[in-house]
Amino acid sequence: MPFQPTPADHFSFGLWTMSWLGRDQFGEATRAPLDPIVAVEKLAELGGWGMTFHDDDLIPFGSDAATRDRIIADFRAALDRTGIAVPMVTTNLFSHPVFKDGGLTSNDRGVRRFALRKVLRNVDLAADLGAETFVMWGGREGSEYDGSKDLSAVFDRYREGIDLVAAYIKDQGYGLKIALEPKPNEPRGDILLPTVGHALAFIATLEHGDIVGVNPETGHEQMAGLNYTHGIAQALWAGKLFHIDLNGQRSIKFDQDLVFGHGDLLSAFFTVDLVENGFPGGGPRYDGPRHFDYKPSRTEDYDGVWDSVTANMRTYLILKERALAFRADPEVQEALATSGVAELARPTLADGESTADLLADTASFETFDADKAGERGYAFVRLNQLAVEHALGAR
Ligand code: ASC
Ligand code: MN
Ligand code: MN
Ligand code: MN
Repeated sequence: MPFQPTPADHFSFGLWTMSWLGRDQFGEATRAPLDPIVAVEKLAELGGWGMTFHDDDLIPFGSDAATRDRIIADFRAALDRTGIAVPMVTTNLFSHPVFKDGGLTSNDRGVRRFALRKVLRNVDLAADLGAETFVMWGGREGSEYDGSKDLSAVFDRYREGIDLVAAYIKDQGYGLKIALEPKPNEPRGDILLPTVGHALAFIATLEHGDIVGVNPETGHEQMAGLNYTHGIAQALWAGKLFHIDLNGQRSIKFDQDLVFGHGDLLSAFFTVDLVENGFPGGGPRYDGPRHFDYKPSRTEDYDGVWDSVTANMRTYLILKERALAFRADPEVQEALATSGVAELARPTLADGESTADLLADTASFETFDADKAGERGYAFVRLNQLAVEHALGAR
């Protein structure tokens, strides 16, 4: 069957995605709990490669040490049996009431110390399971009321926390990297580090920022009205795209966590194009997991849950085929040339040319015909129509 996912595709899923019971702000759960072992087995059967999890998805909050050890042993046995990898682990610092004002940035110092201990314990587990990435989504790090936070100290504490975790990873000799996940709001009214750009600026202030990057989620950027493909492109360009959370979102509203491609389909096409084909002129490539962080809609029973797991992977594979065809089409290559896309890779100054040389170059200003240059048609619409036709399978 075409578009059949295999482990070679490196598709990973959060345990919390397929295990989401459909409980929301207005309604009770619509599905019965899912055994994590069954989730691992089912993912393997469907052609998945990796399972990621928050500590509490696997080990209920407050479990005693013996229970925790037994759950981890059973989970590890299922991984060995199925060949499913654990490429990423993350910590839940948002569900328990203790975190209602945040974990690393709670006003309560005792809560901050507890949050750090919970993270460090989970870093040990992540390393033990062979994960490469440690995601930190600060969903509760934020506020509803601006007067409730010292908005300078809050960044000091956030930096202190992330630097402490990064230093611990280095001290222990773990091969882990941290990926911060931005989100503009929900569950807090306003979340700190709301976008990829905010996170990159914050990382630049860290002492151990060399092992800290970002994990952008499609819908989170789109909730802020931003362009996801641009967001991951800038992170990639900065050497900071450590992980991605793919899903779907239909415009600026609550976090929908739809199946990848079930939101803005053309944006999903260009996301896959960037991940699979790289930048047109070369440059850094993303070679990490193709990770899905979505929620099966609460209208679905378990048949619908498994259909939705498959839907993410199939949509990705279809868009991958379409993106490869787009780049290989001679008509597209001609259209790219007409639009001057490759021209942008050429430095604006010549090799060795100084600012003084530029100032002395009358052709660049004094005799430059701005009106004529302003008449140039870039033919971007024709180029985009070719993308649309490839995405729709019409070419
Ligand atoms: C994460 C992550 C999110 C949230 C959310 C929890 O770790 O990447 O987007 O937690 O999925 O429901
Ligand atoms: Mn989301
Ligand atoms: Mn996410
Ligand atoms: Mn999410």
